[in-house]
This record gives sequence, C-alpha cells and structure tokens, in this order.
Amino acid sequence: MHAWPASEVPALPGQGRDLRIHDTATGGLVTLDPGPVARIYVCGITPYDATHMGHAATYNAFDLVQRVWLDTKRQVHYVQNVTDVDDPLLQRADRDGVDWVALAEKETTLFREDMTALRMLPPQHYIGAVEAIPGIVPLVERLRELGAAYELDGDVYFSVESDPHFGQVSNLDAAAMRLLSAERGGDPDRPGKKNPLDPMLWMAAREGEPSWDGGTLGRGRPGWHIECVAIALDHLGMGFDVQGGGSDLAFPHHEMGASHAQVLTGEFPMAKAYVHAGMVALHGEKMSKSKGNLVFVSGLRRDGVDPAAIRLTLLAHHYRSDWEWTDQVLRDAEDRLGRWRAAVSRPDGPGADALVDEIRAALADDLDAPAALAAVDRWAERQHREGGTDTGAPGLVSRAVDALLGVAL
Ligand code: 5CA
Ligand code: ZN
Repeated sequence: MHAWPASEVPALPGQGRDLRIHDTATGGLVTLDPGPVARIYVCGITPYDATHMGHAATYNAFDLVQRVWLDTKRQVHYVQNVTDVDDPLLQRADRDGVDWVALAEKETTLFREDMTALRMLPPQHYIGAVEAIPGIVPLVERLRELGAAYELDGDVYFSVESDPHFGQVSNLDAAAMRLLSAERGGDPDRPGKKNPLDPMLWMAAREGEPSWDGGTLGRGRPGWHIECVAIALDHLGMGFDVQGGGSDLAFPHHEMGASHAQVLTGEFPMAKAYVHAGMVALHGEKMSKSKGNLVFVSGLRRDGVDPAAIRLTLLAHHYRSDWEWTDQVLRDAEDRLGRWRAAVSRPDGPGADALVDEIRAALADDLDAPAALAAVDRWAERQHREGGTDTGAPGLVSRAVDALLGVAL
C-alpha cells in the first residue's frame, strides 16, 4: 500500500555522528555501523482505532533513528507493516457492526494523516498483512519442511525449540514468557501444543472470518509474527540494522519473529539491534486501544493543537522511559515552541555551530532527545537575554531542529 508524503530533511553543515543505541537482546548500548544504506523495520499499527500518543511516541523514536542516519549522509531503507487482518481488528469490526476492510482502511488513512502532520518520515515500503499473504504461505511451508512447524487441528504452529537462539531477544525466564504470551495474543493453555509458548503461523479458516488460499496449508490466515518476518525478509533481508517497536513487542512478537527468520535462513541474528520504546500512560495506565484510555493525535489536531507542539511533547521524554501524558506536558511543549519560534524569528543571534553539534551528540547517544531540547533551550535563552550578531544563526537553528528533530519552526 502507499505510505505518506515525506517532509524535506534539510542538509546540515559539518559532520553527523554514528548512532549508539540500546539493544534489548544484549541489554547494552551498541554502536551501529550500517553500510551506505541503513536498514530498519518498524512494526506498524493494527488499524482498528486512531493513532494515540503511545503510537506517536514509538514512531517518533524510530523517526529520530532515521534522522541521525540521514545526517551521516547515509540512505535509509525503512519498512513498516500494517496488521490489517488480526483478531482485535475483526473483533472491533464485529462489535461496531462495520466491515473489517473498511475499518482498516479508514484507520490507516487517519494514521497516514497523523504521521504527515507530525513530520514522521515515511517508509519506502508500507506493506499490509493481507497483501503479504502470498509471501507468507511459502515461508510457513518451508518451516514445516524444516521440521520447525507442526499441525494442530488444521492450525500450524511454530516450534520454539527449533531455534537454538530462542529467548535471546527478550531474555525472559520461562514463567515470564508464559504470562506475556497469554496477555499478548498467544495461547499457552491450548492442549496439544509441543511447547505452550509455540506461536501460530497459520490459522485454519474459521466460520464467519475472512480466509485466503494457503496452498498446502489449506485456507486460513497468517499468524502475527510471521507477517512481519515475511515483510522484513522480503524487503530488507537478514542482518538488518534495527528492528523497532514499543517495549510491549519485545516478547513475544520480536522474540518469535527473530526465531522464525533465524530458522528459515540458518543465519543469526535477524537484526543487529532490537530497539524498544517505553510505554506512554494516561491516568496511570498504559494507553491502549483495548482499555480505551486514549489521547488521539487526530483529536488534538482537531482541537487546534499545533502538531509541532505534539512532537515536542514526545521529544521531551527519553524514548526508553515510560511516561504519563498530561495536559501539563503538552502546555510545556507549547511554551517551548513559542520560545523557540520567537528566538529564530530574529535577523541574527548567538552563533549556532556548537549547538548543532550538541544536538547531534545528544541524539547519537541513545537518542537523548531531552538533552537535545535542553541545548536548544539554552541557545534560545541566550538569544532572548543577550542576542548576537551571527546573521546565519537563526536559519541554522531552524534547519537543525527540522532535520534532526522533525520540528518545523
Ligand atoms: N501491528 C502490531 C505490530 S506488528 C501492533 O503492535 N500494533 S499496535 O497498533 O498495537 O501498536 C503499534 C506500535 O505502537 C507498536 O510498536 C506498539 O508497541 C506501540 N504502542 C502501543 N501502545 C503504546 C503505548 N501506550 N506507548 C508506547 N507505544 C505504544
Ligand atoms: Zn510487527
């Protein structure tokens, strides 16, 4: 499917810095050394409700990854999926008495508009689960040939024991994995499975649910993890630089996906870094479509909130921390946006070369956006306090804030 329009990324003078980022698999920071084309896969939405601030925060983190890479004059090959068929989507369509295809299309359209408004760079390949099915079927068949998949009442499961590296993305113990599997789409209690954690690769057609031709698998629909693996392998291949998503995807989604890919290709690892963003909460609980405690990007836009202020709210929190959305954090961001806009609207100001390097250094250090904002705050404060004579400075600050932080002043 098509993605959304790209905002232009201004080129900056001087030298960009290589990204050091936290990798869930090793539990530490890794300095990535992508080739001339950096490769990133970021898990997309399940389109049964509008984009909320939690989604926006996660996509903001991976937008920064791209901006750091672009600043080092690399190209970025970015792939994102849309889980446009899955249980929660079908259940919501059922509950609301709407067609599931129409619901997915409506919410995906709104997501594109939100991403455009927030100046998130689009993926080069934006792929729906449904359109990926012809590529998924042969992978499941191959896993079966390899002895890594088995059938249970027509459904096909992946055997986690077929991957010697299983468990090395999330590093959780068996009890924690079992608990999370039950919470996040798995079925550990289903009788007949070889291992309770084994995830479904192909679900045989159910009465009243959509299904597709699965070749030797019979009619059905794909499991969640194999969807992302098929899309990632098709467009990026093995050993790509970053697999991204929120921290709730580390297990089981990214763990299972890595295992599928590693067994399919015999290569390890699937990604050089598994990067996870913290969870945004509202009223003390993780913002989630299933709980309904949501602040929508589109809702704020409708209320006249400047998307640049929404983006500054996201940037004010380190991507790995869990944080709470409040009216106050948005107001703080609106104040900051006002101060910055006033500071760059003067004909001259304090020199900004050092500031550009500070922003670069902050982002290259595990995407420390709050430190980058603090550096811009200091420049803006100096501008308001004492001004300066550098006629190029306000323009340079504007371009740097746009290129590196995605905020248009
Ligand atoms: N379609 C799958 C991924 S293949 C999915 O998880 N979709 S989602 O719509 O539920 O979430 C989309 C992205 O937003 C995921 O990376 C998820 O981890 C992230 N996300 C969801 N809720 C929050 C939250 N409250 N805070 C931060 N990120 C969140
Ligand atoms: Zn995914």
